[in-house]
Amino acid sequence: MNDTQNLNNNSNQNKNMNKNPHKKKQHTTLPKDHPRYDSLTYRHKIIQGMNDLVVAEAGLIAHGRGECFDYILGEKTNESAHQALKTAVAALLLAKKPVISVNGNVAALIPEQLVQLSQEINAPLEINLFYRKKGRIKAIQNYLEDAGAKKILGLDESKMVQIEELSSNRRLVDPHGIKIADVVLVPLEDGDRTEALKQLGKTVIAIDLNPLSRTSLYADITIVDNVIRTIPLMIQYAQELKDHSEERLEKLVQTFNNRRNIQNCLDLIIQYIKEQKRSLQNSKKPTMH
Ligand code: PTJ
Repeated sequence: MNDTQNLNNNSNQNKNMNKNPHKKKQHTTLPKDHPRYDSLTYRHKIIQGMNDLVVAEAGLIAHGRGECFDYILGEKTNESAHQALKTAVAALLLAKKPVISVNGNVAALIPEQLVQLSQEINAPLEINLFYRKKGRIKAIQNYLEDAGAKKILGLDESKMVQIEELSSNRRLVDPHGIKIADVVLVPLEDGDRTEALKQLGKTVIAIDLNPLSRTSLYADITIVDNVIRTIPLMIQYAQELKDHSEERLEKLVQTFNNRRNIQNCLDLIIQYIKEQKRSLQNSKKPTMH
């Protein structure tokens, strides 16, 4: 039996067993000494998330695209990303009504860290989906509550209001969340909402491994990094910056240049690829992933 079959079987066994099936799952078929153990573990979280209705089918494709960009970024948080991260946290701490938007992928990958970040920066979590399949909001709610979330926005579809500037399902937002937010954190997503939120005068912070996506280019602050690393780092930066004066935080935000930061990130990709090529030319073993 291969890993995926095994995972599917686990999932079927877990179905209807309890409210929060992901607690029960185990990646028993993944050998811990596998060189790609971490990567495979997150893959399986995404697959499990799809089996639990948390992740949209397209979420698997999005994850694969992310993996590809992560590969050419060396699978580490680079200096440009740290700069953007620090600025993003400063903007969130300065915000009057910050909100963290949650989609299926982030809920499946890092639910506990999302809840912790939400507490650190005092920003509610709002479920906002592109693919509104029946039962998905509830499934994501279960994951987040299981991770410790006490209050989640975006649950009651009958109370949602529309963002006129947007035609996708993401136009339905919580009147107490994204609708009135001044700063919105949008971890990995499709591009049109960032554009719409900008038109509404909101500050948008995006986390996207693709530095050239529309989300990345439209956002005010783009963190080109994997959400798996980004959210824990945001928690650390929040703890560090919390006691800084407003002036210091504002200075961080005002001196940040998103376009320049994205360009730096592209330079880092080019540099990384060149290094890999050089080590091949020198017949040294390239950095293996
Ligand atoms: O849960 P839903 O219904 O709201 O749908 C969520 C997805 C992700 C399916 C939806 O927003 C979508 O289709 O997104 P896209 O257009 O595929 O864009 C996803 C972007 O996220 C791509 O640019 C990927 O490179 C990037 N990405 C994927 N995984 C990660 C990532 N960025 C950061 N960290 C990741 N782990």
